[in-house]
Amino acid sequence: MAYENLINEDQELYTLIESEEHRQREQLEMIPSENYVSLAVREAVGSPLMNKYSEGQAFKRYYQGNEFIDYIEDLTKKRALGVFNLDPELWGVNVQAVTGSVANLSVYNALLQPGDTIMSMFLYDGGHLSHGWKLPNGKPVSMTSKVYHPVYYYVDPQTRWFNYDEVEKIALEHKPKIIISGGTAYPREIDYKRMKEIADKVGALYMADVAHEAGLIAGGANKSPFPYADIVTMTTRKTLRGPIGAMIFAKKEYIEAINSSVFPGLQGGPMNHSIAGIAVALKQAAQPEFKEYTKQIVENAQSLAQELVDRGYDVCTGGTDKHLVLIDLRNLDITGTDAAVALEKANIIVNKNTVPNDSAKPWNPSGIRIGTPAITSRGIKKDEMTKIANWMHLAIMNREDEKMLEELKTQVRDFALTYPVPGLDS
Ligand code: DSN
Repeated sequence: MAYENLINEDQELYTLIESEEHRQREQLEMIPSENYVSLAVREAVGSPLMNKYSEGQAFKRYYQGNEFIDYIEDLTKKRALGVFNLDPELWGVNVQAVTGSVANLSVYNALLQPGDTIMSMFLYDGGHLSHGWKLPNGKPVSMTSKVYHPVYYYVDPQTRWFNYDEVEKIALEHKPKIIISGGTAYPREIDYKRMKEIADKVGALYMADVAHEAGLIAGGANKSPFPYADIVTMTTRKTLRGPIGAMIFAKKEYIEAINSSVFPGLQGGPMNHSIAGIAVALKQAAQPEFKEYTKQIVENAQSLAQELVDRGYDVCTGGTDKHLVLIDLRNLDITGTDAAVALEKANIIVNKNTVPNDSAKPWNPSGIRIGTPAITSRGIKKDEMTKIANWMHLAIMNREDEKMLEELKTQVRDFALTYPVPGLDS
């Protein structure tokens, strides 16, 4: 993408963007929630669609001049239902929520009353702020926990896998109005059928937040929650490889309330340019190559997990079914921050993360979270995981040796530069 106009009008900003482009090329981006959009997605997102206000729903707007925007939003919704094989008689979708957190809040705002109990995965075990999070002293951290009453389920402290009998016990005890599955750091597939059975047993709605897995589900590498869930929310920028945005799928009886909750409940005019970018990403996700891509993401993550196990790392649950690997560093007496900072110095980007039973705080937690969606988009395959695991191990073990980190940085950069970055180089 050329920047001729930006270079002329705002050299300062252009220079910063150019530096970020170099960073994206030279580093291995291994945060599981990140990815690279294609040039086609970037073109749609940079289009003049951003000039238009279009409050309302497609073909039912408050402003005139939406004749093409209507078709764009409608096309996006049709593609969304198509990618997940949903019957439009049974399911509706909203594509206007700007982020996953707003999408989730829109669902609660539509279907719950303030003070209602919501049940979700404990944050430290891999849940999400937008599923309701209160500090141990009871202080609400997100809007969800300010307005609603969150209760949590935990992973099994020994295996770190879900214990569905425990989930059921907690549901029976608290009788939540909604049960939420999904989050940010649980490396295993969730038994959506069992979650729905638990929800039915206590008369709760069941919402699957598949922000992380959306692309894996679309591409068939992970199971789908749609046969069971009442509502499915997702962001579009992670494994789905679209721009920043979100989608809310709901059974037909809930979708109107959800639409009104997004607008006028929580948002004004939708980001039409972003919705168009989502449409492009959905078209790409329907292609056979995307299936291969998602299979490769999982193969890469599984291979990386094994390589790290072999080097003495405590990989939570012993491996992964998905795109992410969660490492508990307590056996090595290293903090998540120290490991993530050392890896960054070696041009490998991961994020520090809490782990199950973590006694440390999220700002300096006991683990790191590693993901393969972005490196897989660059065409990096399973065979390279040995090399990457080796670099990670060397960086973590030599985290105080600046000379060694500098050498690793060069090696990683030289390797990274042999793989094009989609949207920048291809
Ligand atoms: N920030 C996202 C993640 O990294 O998982 C969740 O919102």
